[in-house]
Amino acid sequence: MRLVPLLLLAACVPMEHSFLEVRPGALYDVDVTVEPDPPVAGDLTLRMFVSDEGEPVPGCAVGVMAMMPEHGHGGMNDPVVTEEGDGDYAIAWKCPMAGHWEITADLDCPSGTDQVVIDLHVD
Ligand SMILES: [Cu+2]
Repeated sequence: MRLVPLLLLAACVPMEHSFLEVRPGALYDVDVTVEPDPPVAGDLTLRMFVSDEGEPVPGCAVGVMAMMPEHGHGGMNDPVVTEEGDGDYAIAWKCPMAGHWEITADLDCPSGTDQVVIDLHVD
């Protein structure tokens, strides 16, 4: 009885990056990676690559807000965003606790504004 559901579950859960999911915005494609990988509480860096139909989108002002929706509190300290050129943006943040974080990134770019939400599961 128990073996079959476990096997089905294992088949449905991606083995890589199950801790990180990006809910896409309307205008841009945003790829996100996190360091360390998998993430642990403490110093984290989220790297975003912003593109539009394959073309990098530089020159965006990026505002980032971290929330723990299940706990009803914010990120305790402000993430620091650095533009690294060619559509790459680094978000440095000291994550204060393990659990499910919702990271909202507001992009104010020369070709328009967009918002992406990153679900981050921190060990
Ligand atoms: Cu919390």
